[in-house]
Amino acid sequence: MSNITESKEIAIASRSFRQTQIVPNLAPSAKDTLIQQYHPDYKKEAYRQINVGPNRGEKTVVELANLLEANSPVSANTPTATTDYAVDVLVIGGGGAGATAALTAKALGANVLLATKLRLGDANTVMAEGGMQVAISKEDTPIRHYLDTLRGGHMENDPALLKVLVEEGPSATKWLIDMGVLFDKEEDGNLSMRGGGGSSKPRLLRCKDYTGLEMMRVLKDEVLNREIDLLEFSPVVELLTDGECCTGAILKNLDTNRLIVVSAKCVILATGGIGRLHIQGFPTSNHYGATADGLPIAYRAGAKLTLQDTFQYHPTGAVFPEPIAGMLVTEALRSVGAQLVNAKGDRFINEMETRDAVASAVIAECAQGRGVTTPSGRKGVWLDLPLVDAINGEETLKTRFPNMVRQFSRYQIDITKEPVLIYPTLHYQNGGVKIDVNGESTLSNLFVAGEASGGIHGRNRLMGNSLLDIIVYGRRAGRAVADRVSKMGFGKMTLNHLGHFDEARGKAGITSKSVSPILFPDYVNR
Ligand code: MEZ
Repeated sequence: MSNITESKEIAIASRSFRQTQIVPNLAPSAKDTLIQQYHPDYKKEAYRQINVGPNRGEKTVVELANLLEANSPVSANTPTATTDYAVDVLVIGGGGAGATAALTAKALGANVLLATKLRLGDANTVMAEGGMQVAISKEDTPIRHYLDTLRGGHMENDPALLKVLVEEGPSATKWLIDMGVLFDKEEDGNLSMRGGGGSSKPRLLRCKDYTGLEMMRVLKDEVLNREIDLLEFSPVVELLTDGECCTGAILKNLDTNRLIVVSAKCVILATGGIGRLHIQGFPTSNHYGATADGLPIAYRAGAKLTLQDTFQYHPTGAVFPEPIAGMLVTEALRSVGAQLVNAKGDRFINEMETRDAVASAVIAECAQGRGVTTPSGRKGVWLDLPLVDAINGEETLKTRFPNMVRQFSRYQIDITKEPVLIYPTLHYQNGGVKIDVNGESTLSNLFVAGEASGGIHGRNRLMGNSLLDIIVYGRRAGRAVADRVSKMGFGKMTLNHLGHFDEARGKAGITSKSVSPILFPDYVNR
């Protein structure tokens, strides 16, 4: 391993040669071999069998298996007869998927309560930088989008879910634009598009390099303007069922620790991702609340998970300086020419391969001694950012990537002049709660939207497809529940499923005293 200053000079010195160098795409078999050797999803010792519940006998990472098998924070005898709220629809989660679902259900006449662990908008949506994929350019089609995504997901995407995603992308985009989302435009007024890894056409709409933040700005305003009832700092801790259907949820007021009982005809879980579990010790690009809260509660209530064994490690997380380790360095930079360079000054992968391949290649370089070591012992390779201006013209970084310029400038790193060190960061949960095309889980009246759901992206999500998924499936779930609640009454609210789950745990010999959801990352005992 080389030290930072020395190898940075080597990387800069190789720039003019690299600028015109073409690194071919990997042959399919070479790509598979690379992924199987180096991708964290293939690290057998990081996985174990799940011993109880709907996915019993299947595998996932130890961190998630522990959550799924853990105890509920509430006892099966907790009184549920007195409700604090009775609503048509309870939406749990204040990110893009939750806000979209709440807005849609409310617009169709449902009485909606939106509850969230932190504040409205504190979610992975606002961390999304590079863009939202949608097939709307003249030379593109939803079919192309479908095929690219299927290939990226290793053909394990649920075909019906994926079809809906790509077909409803254009109308979902119009909905966002009509509400006021300011996607970047070309000088002629047309929407500006850029490419992403694994995509055969430029299909990313963007708002500079803070696309998710801009989308959430508008969604959040809209939730407030439509006066949707909102409970902040009130995470979900358990679901309620009548034995067959979901009938509500128990929330916890973080100020008072008091439990809040909500009776709801339908519940939409939009609790987001898992990054703050720091699977396999990886840093994360996720927001502070991303502790996979929806998965164990849906699981205990009987909802099946799918693809729970696959995670996305975004190839370019910051490594140095230490305070921003794990921070997303957007893939969009690679789509406009930023190159990955090892300690010897060499490129080692086509930067626009799918994320699982690029992440594996970075891990391989470091494992094979061609990485750079930081003063605190982290490893990484260079992302040559000044090339972006060299290729696209001066000021490209400043005008199109202001967020990246600012984040690094806080540590006196000028990305217009020097490369930055990167290593894969835990970015996304590819799987989650299994849903149908309306977002309904295998537990009736429990819907799931956004990152907590699984199946759309197969084993590897393409860049920008999650910002699309939260809107398309947030809207689908919102529409489906609005229709459903107009024809039904409230169900009986019980915690009987906890008794059954405990019994099954006992039979499986599970004695763990852990509790889930954990709600916040445990940084004290790490
Ligand atoms: O979809 C994403 O994960 C995304 C757009 C990330 C990025 O690199 O900017």
